[in-house]
Amino acid sequence: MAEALSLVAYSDLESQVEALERDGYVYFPNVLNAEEVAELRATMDRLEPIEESLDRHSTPENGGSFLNKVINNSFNRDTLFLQYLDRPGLIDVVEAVHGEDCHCIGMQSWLTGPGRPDQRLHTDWLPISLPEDVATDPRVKIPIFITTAHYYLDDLYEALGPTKFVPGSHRSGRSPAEDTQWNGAKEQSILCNAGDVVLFRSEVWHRGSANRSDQTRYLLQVHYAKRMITQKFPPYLNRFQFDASILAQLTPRQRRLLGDHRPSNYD
Ligand SMILES: O=C(O)CCC(=O)C(=O)O
Ligand SMILES: [Fe+2]
Repeated sequence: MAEALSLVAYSDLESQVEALERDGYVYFPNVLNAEEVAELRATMDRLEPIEESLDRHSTPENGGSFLNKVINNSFNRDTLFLQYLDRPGLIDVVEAVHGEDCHCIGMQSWLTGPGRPDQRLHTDWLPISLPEDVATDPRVKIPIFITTAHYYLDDLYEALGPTKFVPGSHRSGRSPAEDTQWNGAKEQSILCNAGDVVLFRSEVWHRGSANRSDQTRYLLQVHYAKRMITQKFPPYLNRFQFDASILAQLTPRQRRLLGDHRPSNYD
């Protein structure tokens, strides 16, 4: 039997930051209401992939083994996505851990259909690898370089392919090999509801799991980082362009999150 991840909603900023540092993730219930979930899903359905932006859209009809639709730079495709750059509550935690000059390094709409296979347990990025006794020494505090906000747009259940986390595993100092647990904690399923968000640091061991249902899973991923970590808005070498009509609608905070920074080191 798969275990369910403990989802505790901390209401103050200090406890939310502590959760990210201690557990590797922090949970935000009911960030979106049912209408917002429906609108986001419908917009994701409408978006057409742009091959040059490394978007993907394979389906059983076009020869893929399952539906896999990934739209990069979603903030640049529809103004609806802009509010998910700096959603109140969440953005305060992001700025607290990455600094006030932090930015968004990517945003993807992601649809995964029936037949999507299990992923292997992984870290999205391990900034610093350390011997375990060093990594677990309470005097050692690794800065949080990258986080991802998962906006879940379905009520999750085991067959739909929830994300699985090994809580606390960011303190292992390494990426998993064949491990399925760390320090006594097994991998656990995020069984949250549509409209809930989980923000997690890039070093926590996690994986997407197989979709054994007959339903497509909808997920919005928003990646954040310290300002010194590069933004990943493909295509590269001067080919990514902000849509002018979307740029015109950004608030000052959203402009900064997309890269309009005050000059600093190396500028
Ligand atoms: O699909 C998921 O739930 C997580 C996916 C993931 O961790 C990844 O693609 O790096
Ligand atoms: Fe991942």
